[in-house]
Amino acid sequence: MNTAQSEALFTRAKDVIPGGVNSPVRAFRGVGGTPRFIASGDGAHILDVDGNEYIDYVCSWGPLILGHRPKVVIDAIAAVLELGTSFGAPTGREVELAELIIDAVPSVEMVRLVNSGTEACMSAIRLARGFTGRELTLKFEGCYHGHVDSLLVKAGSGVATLSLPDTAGVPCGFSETTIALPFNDLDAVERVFRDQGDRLACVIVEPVAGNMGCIPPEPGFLEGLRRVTERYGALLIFDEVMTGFRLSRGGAQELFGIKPDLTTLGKIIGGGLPLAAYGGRAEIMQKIAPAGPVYQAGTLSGNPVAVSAGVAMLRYLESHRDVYDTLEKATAEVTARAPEGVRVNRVGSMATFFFRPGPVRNYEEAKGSDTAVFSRFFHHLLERGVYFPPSQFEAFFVSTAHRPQDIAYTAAAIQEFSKN
Ligand code: HOZ
Repeated sequence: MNTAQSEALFTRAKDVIPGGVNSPVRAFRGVGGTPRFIASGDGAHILDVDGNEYIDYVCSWGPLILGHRPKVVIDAIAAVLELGTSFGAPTGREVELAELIIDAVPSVEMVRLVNSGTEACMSAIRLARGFTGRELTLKFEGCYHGHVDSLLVKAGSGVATLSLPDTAGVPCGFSETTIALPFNDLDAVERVFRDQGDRLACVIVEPVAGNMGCIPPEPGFLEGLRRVTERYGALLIFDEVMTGFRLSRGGAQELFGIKPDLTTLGKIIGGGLPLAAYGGRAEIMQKIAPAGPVYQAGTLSGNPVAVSAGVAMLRYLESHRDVYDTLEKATAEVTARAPEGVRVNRVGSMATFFFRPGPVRNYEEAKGSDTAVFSRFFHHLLERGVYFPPSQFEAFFVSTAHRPQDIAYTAAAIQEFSKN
């Protein structure tokens, strides 16, 4: 495979952009080799600058549930460009997007739009502290809630990919406000609440973890978090940046039937443009400025271009309720021929192949995966034109644009790896 143009761009990039990329996982450090510089995308396919074509299972890390450049979204963006790109003043579309989110996500009664999942999670925990008058946050090892100072403690995603124990630049005072426990360990959560329940403002969790690879909640785990937070007056925050509108229209909370107090959203709700949100019970959301005393703001928040893309995407999902069944079947086919000794974790259209036997229920078990074999698997697929996330500690995604022939080709390429 000729990758000369990607290599040349990467060399240039490293002189002007730290590590050559604008988000660490993209640098291929977890798998080795040269990151592909992408020229274009169409449906389920991407083309790199050397003209190599791939079936894309990164899907921009989740947002592209309809694939690249879906007509409904592109038309909406084209239409709004005739009107303006940013006003710094409210528009009717923001109200429409808020109504669509509230209609779909069971626990959300009010919502505030921001620009990224990081902003959404940072704002949600600030709100939880403001609402409860408490300071501590409980999170789970290997979960990633954006690069919020206090949430980078034992974080997943790029932090896990680069095996960074901690992040430089975070004052102790910030990380000390966070307690990190193993995912799926309800006993540990109960112990911490027994000791410090009156100091805990919130528990933040990816209801299906996606940033240490895909790890589903064990039966009873989310229910237990709901119970214990209610008992001690702490807020339960579901980080549904990845799972929102992905696992079902109402996200993981609809799938598992649990109502958190606050929810963070991103990725799909922006239709492939930078947009995120946090929302929840009205009583809590009314504490945000200017309605209440918890400050949060943003010049480009609710900008018309991203909001129009988001509205088009959510309207499409509202009127095509069969999307989730289609994705379930397609993703099950991709994972059906996993190599021997490989553990597949999958919920709906997000999944991960872990190169180890036995269950993967938390970050420790995820770290037990043979990342050298994962790297070989990744490059085996890449060489055959299948683009998976370049990290063991990320989920892959399927879109409605993946056609039966894409899925069949991918499943065969995976099976071929097993034979090598
Ligand atoms: N942390 C995100 C994936 N879980 C974003 C990765 C990227 O855009 O490079």
